[in-house]
Amino acid sequence: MIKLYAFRWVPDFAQGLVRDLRVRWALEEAGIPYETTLIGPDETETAEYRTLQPWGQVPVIEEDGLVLFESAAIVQYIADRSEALSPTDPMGRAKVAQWLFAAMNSVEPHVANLGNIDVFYADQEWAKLRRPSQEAFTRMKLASLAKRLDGKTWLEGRFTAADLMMVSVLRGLRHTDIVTSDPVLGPYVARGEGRPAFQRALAAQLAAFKDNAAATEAA
Ligand SMILES: N[C@@H](CCC(=O)N[C@@H](CS)C(=O)NCC(=O)O)C(=O)O
Repeated sequence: MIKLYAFRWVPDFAQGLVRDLRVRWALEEAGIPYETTLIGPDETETAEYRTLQPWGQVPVIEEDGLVLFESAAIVQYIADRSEALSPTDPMGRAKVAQWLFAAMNSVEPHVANLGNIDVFYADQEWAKLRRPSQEAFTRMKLASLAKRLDGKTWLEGRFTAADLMMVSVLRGLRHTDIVTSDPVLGPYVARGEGRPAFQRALAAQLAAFKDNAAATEAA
C-alpha cells in the first residue's frame, strides 16, 4: 500500500494547505488506498528522512521500493495509472502535463511569493513596500489564467490532475479575496473543492491535525 508522509500538526494558517493534501486528493480521485506516516520537526531533520526528501519537506510517498518526493511528481505518478485523473492517449497526457507544469512553474511561485509576504513577513518594512507590486504581478498572472479558463469548467475538457494541481495552487490565496472574488477563478476553485474526493482528502488532513493538537500544544 502507498505510504504517504504528512505533518502531524501545523499552525492554523497552514491547515488545509499542506501539500500532502494534493496527494491525498489524487489518491481519493483514483480510488487508491493509502496509509499515512505522520512526522514533525524531529523527524524531518534526521539524516534518515533527508534520504527520502532532500529538504526535509512533505509530501513523500513510498510504494514497492519507490520513494518519490515533489507533489507534482507524485500526482503525475498517480495520474499515470488512473483515467480518473488523466486521459491515456499521448496528446491528452501531454496537455495534462503542460498544465501541471504551468501550475507549478507559472502560477505557484507568484501565489507563494504573496502568501509568504502576508503570512511570514507582514510586519516587516520591506514587505510593506514590496506587497503592492507583488499583488499586482500575481493578479496579472491570474488574469491570464482566468482568460484561458473563461467559459470552461476544467482546463482540458474534463477534470484531470491538471485541475487538481491548479486548484490546489490557487487555494494558497485563501487568506485574500483575490481568487474568491474573481468571476472565473472563484467558481473554478469552488468546483474543485466541491468534489467529494477533495472533501475526503481535506477531512483526513485536518483530522490528523486535530488528533495531534493537544499533544503539540502540551509539548
Ligand atoms: N515543491 C515541493 C514543496 C514542498 C513543501 O514546500 N512542503 C512544505 C509543506 S506544504 C514543507 O514541508 N515545509 C516545511 C519545510 O520546508 O521545512 C512540493 O511540491 O512537494
